Amino acid sequence: MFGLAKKLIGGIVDIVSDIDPSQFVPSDPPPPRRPLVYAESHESDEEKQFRKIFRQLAGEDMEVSPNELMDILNRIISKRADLKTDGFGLESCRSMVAVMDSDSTGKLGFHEFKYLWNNIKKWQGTYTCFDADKSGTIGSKEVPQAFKAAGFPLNDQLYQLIIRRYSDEHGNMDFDNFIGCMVRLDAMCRAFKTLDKDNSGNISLDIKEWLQLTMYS
Ligand SMILES: [Ca+2]
Ligand SMILES: [Ca+2]
Ligand SMILES: [Ca+2]
Repeated sequence: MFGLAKKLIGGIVDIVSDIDPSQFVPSDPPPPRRPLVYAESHESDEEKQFRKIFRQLAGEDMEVSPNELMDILNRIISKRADLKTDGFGLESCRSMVAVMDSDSTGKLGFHEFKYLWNNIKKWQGTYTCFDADKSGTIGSKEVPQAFKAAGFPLNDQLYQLIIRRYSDEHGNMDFDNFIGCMVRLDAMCRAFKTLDKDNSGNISLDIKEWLQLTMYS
Protein backbone atom coordinates (compact mmCIF):
# COMPACT_ATOMS: atom_id res chain seq x y z
CA MET A 1 0.00 0.00 0.00
CA PHE A 2 2.73 2.45 1.02
CA GLY A 3 4.92 1.27 -1.82
CA LEU A 4 2.19 2.11 -4.27
CA ALA A 5 1.67 5.54 -2.72
CA LYS A 6 5.39 6.19 -2.97
CA LYS A 7 5.38 5.02 -6.57
CA LEU A 8 2.50 7.33 -7.38
CA ILE A 9 4.15 10.30 -5.70
CA GLY A 10 7.41 9.42 -7.41
CA GLY A 11 5.56 9.29 -10.73
CA ILE A 12 4.13 12.76 -10.18
CA VAL A 13 7.53 14.17 -9.31
CA ASP A 14 9.18 12.54 -12.32
CA ILE A 15 6.44 13.86 -14.65
CA VAL A 16 5.47 12.18 -17.90
CA SER A 17 8.56 10.99 -19.81
CA ASP A 18 9.08 7.44 -18.51
CA ILE A 19 5.72 6.78 -16.92
CA ASP A 20 4.30 3.37 -17.58
CA PRO A 21 0.61 3.67 -16.72
CA SER A 22 0.28 -0.09 -16.33
CA GLN A 23 2.48 0.22 -13.23
CA PHE A 24 -0.20 2.31 -11.58
CA VAL A 25 -2.90 -0.33 -11.69
CA PRO A 26 -3.81 -0.69 -8.02
CA SER A 27 -3.05 -4.24 -6.94
CA ASP A 28 -5.73 -4.73 -4.35
CA PRO A 29 -5.44 -7.97 -2.42
CA PRO A 30 -7.55 -10.54 -4.27
CA PRO A 31 -10.49 -12.10 -2.43
CA PRO A 32 -9.14 -14.88 -0.20
CA ARG A 33 -10.76 -17.74 -2.13
CA ARG A 34 -9.38 -16.78 -5.53
CA PRO A 35 -6.88 -19.31 -6.88
CA LEU A 36 -3.23 -18.35 -6.37
CA VAL A 37 -2.61 -18.34 -10.13
CA TYR A 38 -5.08 -15.49 -10.52
CA ALA A 39 -3.49 -13.51 -7.70
CA GLU A 40 0.00 -13.86 -9.14
CA SER A 41 -0.96 -12.85 -12.67
CA HIS A 42 -2.44 -9.59 -11.37
CA GLU A 43 0.54 -8.47 -9.31
CA SER A 44 2.78 -5.48 -9.85
CA ASP A 45 6.53 -6.00 -10.27
CA GLU A 46 7.06 -4.77 -6.74
CA GLU A 47 4.65 -7.36 -5.42
CA LYS A 48 6.24 -10.14 -7.45
CA GLN A 49 9.62 -9.22 -5.99
CA PHE A 50 8.21 -9.19 -2.50
CA ARG A 51 6.47 -12.52 -3.05
CA LYS A 52 9.82 -14.06 -3.94
CA ILE A 53 11.30 -12.92 -0.63
CA PHE A 54 8.17 -14.02 1.18
CA ARG A 55 8.52 -17.56 -0.23
CA GLN A 56 11.98 -17.86 1.27
CA LEU A 57 10.87 -16.57 4.66
CA ALA A 58 7.60 -18.49 4.92
CA GLY A 59 8.80 -21.90 3.77
CA GLU A 60 6.65 -24.76 2.44
CA ASP A 61 3.29 -23.72 3.90
CA MET A 62 3.59 -20.17 2.50
CA GLU A 63 2.64 -18.67 5.83
CA VAL A 64 4.79 -16.96 8.42
CA SER A 65 4.43 -18.45 11.90
CA PRO A 66 5.29 -16.53 15.09
CA ASN A 67 8.59 -18.43 15.28
CA GLU A 68 9.46 -17.57 11.70
CA LEU A 69 8.54 -13.94 12.31
CA MET A 70 10.80 -13.88 15.37
CA ASP A 71 13.74 -15.32 13.39
CA ILE A 72 13.29 -12.86 10.54
CA LEU A 73 13.04 -9.80 12.79
CA ASN A 74 15.96 -10.84 14.97
CA ARG A 75 18.13 -11.53 11.94
CA ILE A 76 17.43 -8.07 10.60
CA ILE A 77 17.96 -6.13 13.82
CA SER A 78 21.24 -7.94 14.51
CA LYS A 79 22.67 -5.88 11.65
CA ARG A 80 21.44 -2.58 13.06
CA ALA A 81 23.69 -1.15 15.74
CA ASP A 82 21.62 2.05 15.93
CA LEU A 83 18.52 0.23 17.18
CA LYS A 84 18.87 -0.87 20.82
CA THR A 85 16.96 -4.06 21.55
CA ASP A 86 17.12 -7.22 23.60
CA GLY A 87 15.59 -9.09 20.66
CA PHE A 88 12.05 -9.88 19.62
CA GLY A 89 10.56 -12.46 21.97
CA LEU A 90 8.17 -15.23 20.97
CA GLU A 91 5.33 -13.78 23.02
CA SER A 92 5.57 -10.44 21.27
CA CYS A 93 5.69 -12.17 17.87
CA ARG A 94 2.65 -14.27 18.74
CA SER A 95 0.83 -11.06 19.60
CA MET A 96 1.85 -9.40 16.33
CA VAL A 97 0.70 -12.43 14.34
CA ALA A 98 -2.60 -12.51 16.24
CA VAL A 99 -3.53 -8.89 15.56
CA MET A 100 -2.56 -9.16 11.88
CA ASP A 101 -4.17 -12.55 11.28
CA SER A 102 -7.36 -11.38 9.60
CA ASP A 103 -8.25 -14.79 8.12
CA SER A 104 -7.66 -16.66 11.40
CA THR A 105 -5.09 -19.18 10.13
CA GLY A 106 -2.80 -18.59 13.12
CA LYS A 107 -0.04 -17.46 10.74
CA LEU A 108 0.57 -14.61 8.34
CA GLY A 109 -0.21 -15.11 4.67
CA PHE A 110 1.31 -12.99 1.94
CA HIS A 111 -0.90 -9.92 2.22
CA GLU A 112 -1.02 -9.99 6.01
CA PHE A 113 2.76 -10.21 6.15
CA LYS A 114 3.30 -7.54 3.52
CA TYR A 115 1.08 -5.14 5.44
CA LEU A 116 2.99 -5.81 8.66
CA TRP A 117 6.33 -5.56 6.88
CA ASN A 118 5.57 -2.18 5.32
CA ASN A 119 4.39 -0.88 8.67
CA ILE A 120 7.50 -2.07 10.47
CA LYS A 121 9.65 -0.36 7.85
CA LYS A 122 7.70 2.85 8.31
CA TRP A 123 7.88 2.71 12.12
CA GLN A 124 11.58 1.94 12.05
CA GLY A 125 11.95 5.26 10.23
CA THR A 126 9.89 6.98 12.93
CA TYR A 127 11.97 5.36 15.66
CA THR A 128 15.26 6.48 14.17
CA CYS A 129 13.96 9.94 13.43
CA PHE A 130 12.49 10.60 16.90
CA ASP A 131 15.38 9.15 18.88
CA ALA A 132 16.48 12.77 19.17
CA ASP A 133 19.41 12.16 21.54
CA LYS A 134 20.60 9.14 19.51
CA SER A 135 20.49 6.91 22.57
CA GLY A 136 19.13 4.03 20.49
CA THR A 137 15.88 4.03 22.47
CA ILE A 138 12.78 6.21 22.62
CA GLY A 139 12.91 7.98 25.96
CA SER A 140 9.79 9.14 27.78
CA LYS A 141 10.27 12.69 26.49
CA GLU A 142 10.55 11.37 22.93
CA VAL A 143 7.40 9.23 23.13
CA PRO A 144 4.73 11.90 22.40
CA GLN A 145 6.51 13.24 19.31
CA ALA A 146 7.21 9.76 17.95
CA PHE A 147 3.65 8.56 18.43
CA LYS A 148 2.20 11.73 16.99
CA ALA A 149 4.40 11.37 13.93
CA ALA A 150 3.33 7.74 13.54
CA GLY A 151 -0.27 8.94 13.35
CA PHE A 152 -1.34 8.39 16.93
CA PRO A 153 -1.75 11.68 18.74
CA LEU A 154 -2.75 10.47 22.19
CA ASN A 155 -2.99 12.31 25.50
CA ASP A 156 -0.58 12.41 28.45
CA GLN A 157 -2.51 9.79 30.36
CA LEU A 158 -2.25 7.32 27.50
CA TYR A 159 1.42 8.10 26.91
CA GLN A 160 2.09 7.36 30.58
CA LEU A 161 0.16 4.11 30.33
CA ILE A 162 2.09 3.06 27.23
CA ILE A 163 5.42 3.89 28.88
CA ARG A 164 4.41 1.86 31.94
CA ARG A 165 3.62 -1.12 29.70
CA TYR A 166 6.35 -0.94 27.03
CA SER A 167 9.32 0.97 28.46
CA ASP A 168 11.97 -0.08 30.98
CA GLU A 169 12.23 1.27 34.55
CA HIS A 170 14.11 4.33 33.27
CA GLY A 171 11.31 5.14 30.83
CA ASN A 172 13.20 4.01 27.72
CA MET A 173 11.46 2.05 24.99
CA ASP A 174 13.75 -0.19 22.96
CA PHE A 175 13.16 -1.17 19.35
CA ASP A 176 11.30 -4.46 19.75
CA ASN A 177 9.04 -2.95 22.39
CA PHE A 178 8.35 0.06 20.18
CA ILE A 179 7.39 -2.12 17.22
CA GLY A 180 5.27 -4.41 19.40
CA CYS A 181 3.47 -1.39 20.79
CA MET A 182 2.90 0.19 17.37
CA VAL A 183 1.58 -3.01 15.81
CA ARG A 184 -0.91 -3.36 18.62
CA LEU A 185 -1.93 0.28 18.77
CA ASP A 186 -2.39 0.38 15.01
CA ALA A 187 -4.44 -2.83 15.01
CA MET A 188 -6.63 -1.67 17.89
CA CYS A 189 -7.30 1.66 16.19
CA ARG A 190 -8.18 -0.15 12.98
CA ALA A 191 -10.51 -2.50 14.85
CA PHE A 192 -12.18 0.47 16.50
CA LYS A 193 -12.73 2.24 13.21
CA THR A 194 -14.23 -0.90 11.71
CA LEU A 195 -16.62 -1.30 14.63
CA ASP A 196 -17.51 2.41 14.79
CA LYS A 197 -19.60 2.23 11.65
CA ASP A 198 -21.32 5.60 12.09
CA ASN A 199 -18.10 7.40 13.10
CA SER A 200 -19.59 8.48 16.40
CA GLY A 201 -16.40 7.81 18.38
CA ASN A 202 -18.19 5.17 20.42
CA ILE A 203 -18.57 1.46 19.95
CA SER A 204 -20.68 -1.05 21.76
CA LEU A 205 -19.51 -4.62 22.25
CA ASP A 206 -21.04 -7.57 24.03
CA ILE A 207 -18.84 -9.83 26.18
CA LYS A 208 -18.25 -12.31 23.37
CA GLU A 209 -17.07 -9.60 20.95
CA TRP A 210 -14.95 -7.98 23.68
CA LEU A 211 -13.20 -11.26 24.46
CA GLN A 212 -12.69 -12.09 20.79
CA LEU A 213 -10.98 -8.74 20.36
CA THR A 214 -8.85 -8.80 23.51
CA MET A 215 -7.96 -12.47 23.84
CA TYR A 216 -6.61 -12.99 20.31
CA SER A 217 -4.24 -10.03 20.29
CA1 LIG B 1 12.89 -5.09 24.35
CA1 LIG C 1 -3.48 -15.59 8.45
CA1 LIG D 1 16.49 8.46 22.77
